[in-house]
Amino acid sequence: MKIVAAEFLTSAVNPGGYPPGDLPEIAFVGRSNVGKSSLINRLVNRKGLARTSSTPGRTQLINFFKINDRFIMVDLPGYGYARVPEEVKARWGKMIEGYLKNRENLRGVCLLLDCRHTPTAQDIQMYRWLQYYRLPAAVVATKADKLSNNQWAKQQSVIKKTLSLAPEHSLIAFSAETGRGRDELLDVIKDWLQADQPRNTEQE
Ligand SMILES: Nc1nc2c(ncn2[C@@H]2O[C@H](COP(=O)(O)OP(=O)(O)O)[C@@H](O)[C@H]2O)c(=O)[nH]1
Ligand SMILES: [Mg+2]
Repeated sequence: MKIVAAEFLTSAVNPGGYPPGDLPEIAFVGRSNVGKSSLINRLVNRKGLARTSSTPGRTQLINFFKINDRFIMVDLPGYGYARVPEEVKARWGKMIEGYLKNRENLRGVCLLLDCRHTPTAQDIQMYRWLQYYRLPAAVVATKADKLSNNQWAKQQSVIKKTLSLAPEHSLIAFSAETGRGRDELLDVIKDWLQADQPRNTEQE
């Protein structure tokens, strides 16, 4: 898939602020500072589209970016940042869950993990949650430029084991620095968009 146009659409804290219309959406979720904004910038090859920060916990909004006038990339607020009050954490959790659970035009979710770390309890919980709601998903291991091939081979099995990764979910090594994994991830996203399966958001 070739990305020829990318523009910031809007930021939202609740469903009232989500962009109207029914373009399919692809969401990116993960711990604060895992590299979500950098990944989006690399996918569209535009450094300043999504704001990146070396200070974790900055993005407290859901950011929507329109791609090729065809679909929307959604940068969800990062979870797991320790230095915020419980009340704020609860609000973030609700924001993320509310979006993932109810957004009808959601077509796929990328769960981002730092390739160097063992997935945290929250990462595991998020992964289970995506499975529970049967959302098409992929696991993306970010900052892959920080590991040698050997180290990555080892980390790959740690991540697979810790998550009990299902065979239908790809694990993609990604680097916003080098562009590693970009084509592979864009292929996965293209498949989700082509499948265009309407979601059943009704509770069982
Ligand atoms: N070496 C390296 N650093 C990265 C990569 N992706 C992100 N970072 C750094 O990690 C920090 C957090 O990135 P950001 O995209 O803002 O994370 P977010 O909070 O998940 O949106 C920044 O200092 C980035 O420069 C990567 O692929 N390689
Ligand atoms: Mg960010």
